[in-house]
Amino acid sequence: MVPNRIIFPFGAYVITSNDHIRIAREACRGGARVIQYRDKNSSKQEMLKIADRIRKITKEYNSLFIVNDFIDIAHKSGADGVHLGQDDVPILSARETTPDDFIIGFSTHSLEQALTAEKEGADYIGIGPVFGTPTKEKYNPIGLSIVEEVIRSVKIPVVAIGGLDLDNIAELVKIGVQNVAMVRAFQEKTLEKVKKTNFLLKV
Ligand code: TZP
Ligand code: MG
Repeated sequence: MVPNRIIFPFGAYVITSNDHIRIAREACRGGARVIQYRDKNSSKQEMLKIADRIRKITKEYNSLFIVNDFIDIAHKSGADGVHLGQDDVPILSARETTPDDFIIGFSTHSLEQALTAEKEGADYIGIGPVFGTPTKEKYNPIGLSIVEEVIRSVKIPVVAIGGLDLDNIAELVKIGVQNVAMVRAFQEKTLEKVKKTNFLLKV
C-alpha cells in the first residue's frame, strides 16, 4: 500500500520516451503530478544524468518522479519510486531493497495480474494496453471492460495505459478511470495536452 503520507495523485501520468527533460519540464508546467522517466535507448551513465535533471524539475513542481525499470537509477537520483513490469524484479524483492516510503508501480495486463500485484504490495498498478499501441505492440489490447473490472476489484490506484489520447479519455472517465498514462500523446504540445487531460479527468 502507498504509505499514508504519499497520496498518489489523480490525473495525467506522463511517460517520457525521448526528449525527456523537455517533456518533464513542460508536463510539470502543465500540471502533471506524476512523471515517469522511461528510456529504452540511453546508457546507464546518461540515464543517471537525465534522471538527476528530472528529479530537480519534479521537486520544483512538487510532482512525483518515477523511474521505469531501474531501481538503482531511481535510488541514485532520489526518485520517489520505480515502475516495474511483469518481466522485471518481482514486487516482493523490490520491496526488500527499498525504503518503506518508496513507491513501487507495477504493469498489469489482466484482472488476475492486477489482483496479484495488489496482494504483493504494489502501490499502484498500470493496466493495459487498453487499446492497440505501437509503443507496446507485442501486447494485445485488453479493452475497456477489463479496465473497469480491475478498477472495481482493487483498492490501490489504477493507471490506464495504452493507445490513449485526448479523444478517448471521455470513454475512460465513464468507467471510472482517474489516472491516464500516455507516451506518444505527450511527446508534442506536452504542456497543452497535460492541461487538457487533467481537465477531461476533472482534476
Ligand atoms: N505499457 C502498456 S501500454 C504501454 C506501456 C508502456 C505503452 C503506451 O504507449 P502509448 O504511446 O501511450 O500508447
Ligand atoms: Mg519494464
